[in-house]
Amino acid sequence: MKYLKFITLKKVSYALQLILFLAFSFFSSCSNDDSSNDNGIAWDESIDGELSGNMNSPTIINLELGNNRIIGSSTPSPGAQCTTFQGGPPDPVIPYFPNHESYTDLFSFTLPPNYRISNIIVESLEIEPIHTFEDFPCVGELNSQLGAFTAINNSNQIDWNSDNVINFISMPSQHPLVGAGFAKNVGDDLLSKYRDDFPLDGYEINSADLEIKNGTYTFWWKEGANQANYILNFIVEEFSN
Ligand SMILES: [Ca+2]
Ligand SMILES: [Ca+2]
Repeated sequence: MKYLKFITLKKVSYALQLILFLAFSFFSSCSNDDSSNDNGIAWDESIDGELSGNMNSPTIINLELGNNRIIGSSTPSPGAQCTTFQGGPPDPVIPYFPNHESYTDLFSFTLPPNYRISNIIVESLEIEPIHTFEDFPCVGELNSQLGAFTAINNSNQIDWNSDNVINFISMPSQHPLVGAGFAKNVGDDLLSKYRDDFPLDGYEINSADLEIKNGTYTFWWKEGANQANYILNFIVEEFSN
């Protein structure tokens, strides 16, 4: 009897192992056929590499229906200045961050005619001051800063550079921006900011009827003063015309 029980237990144990094995194989095959972002992550810099800091040559990213999280970070470069230019403000009140290659992240994506971005959600944002108010009064105290500059255009590149202060404060002209806004808080929707007024005077970029659909776009992250770790979710939905 004892022997019989042992056999039965052993059989049960084999059966359990078989079930577990089959279940595991099933789930493995589900996750293994993922070609890019079944887990909702379109780009993770710690795995996929640093996003381009070259304005002429953004990283190309494939966005899919649903969640497309971009997990990245940016690091300020040395050489920050509070400055001005000939004909500019009399006092050095302009924050100028050269060497943008280190603190910008650029990527391009292409949407088919029936896909559009519904939201661009700031899901995570960690900021650590590097070029601080104490050293560079023109950047302002962290709490009073507008946040990380972000923008988008309807092209595969953005004409801008940080070679001198004039270029730094100039907006792209050959490949103009269609939306710009600051990432400040978790939960911000950047697309909705791109449809609101831009918070600084003198920039005619945003429009309430902006649609990001049907074409190639470049997204631009620029945070020159602070170390930033971010997760942005570019949510893609299908629509019918
Ligand atoms: Ca980066
Ligand atoms: Ca970069």
